[in-house]
Amino acid sequence: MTQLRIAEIFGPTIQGEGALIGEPTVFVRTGGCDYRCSWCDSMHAVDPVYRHTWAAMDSGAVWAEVLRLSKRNPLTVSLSGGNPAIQDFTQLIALGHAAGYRFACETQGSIAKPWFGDLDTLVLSPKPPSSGELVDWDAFDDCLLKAKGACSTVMKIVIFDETDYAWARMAADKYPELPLFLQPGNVEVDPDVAVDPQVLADKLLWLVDKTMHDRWFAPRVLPQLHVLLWGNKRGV
Ligand code: MET
Repeated sequence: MTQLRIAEIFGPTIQGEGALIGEPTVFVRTGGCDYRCSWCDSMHAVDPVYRHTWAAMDSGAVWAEVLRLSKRNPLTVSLSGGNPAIQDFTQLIALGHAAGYRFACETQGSIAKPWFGDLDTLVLSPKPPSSGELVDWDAFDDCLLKAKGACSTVMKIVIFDETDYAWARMAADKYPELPLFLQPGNVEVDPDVAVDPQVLADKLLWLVDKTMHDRWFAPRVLPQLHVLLWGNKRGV
């Protein structure tokens, strides 16, 4: 069985953002990432400093944990990270599909994998300038190619400032065929610091106002529902 490096498996909870917002979901969060986004909210799954907290599990063990958490009631499994595209989820997806589970994957689009085509939903989330990362659009295109025809692919962009917003418009122009989801970035990522709902609302209002002012009607503009409900608490 394929070995996977797992930072955490938790749920069921609801997906808090993007195309599947509100969807009952078990999260499988992998350890390791090729990016170092300045505002990353999941450094415990990114920075090798936390490597000792990551578990080596084979696909069967991950599947057993998903079954346990969901009490064998099929739902959506979200493969997140870290960058889950570093690893091989072919077996886990096959095990889950055979039992009626659905699979989504959240990735920045920097690494393309053949198993993208086995997913039900691929969420490609290219990172805007505020992240400090530079998008490799050839790799991104390769991700689209791998997913083509099989699963539904959407694009999700986190926006922190005016520069990110302008960048998102450019990315949207580049991929007009991809359903687009925008969300304001969350600057407070410390799990011990309470989030202020008014701050979240103000950020969302800013983004709604901008898109409406520009008559930019292609994207859906969404909050991070999980941040509203639970702040930056882990495992929810
Ligand atoms: N790296 C993935 C993405 O960019 C998973 C979430 S980011 C912590 O979508």
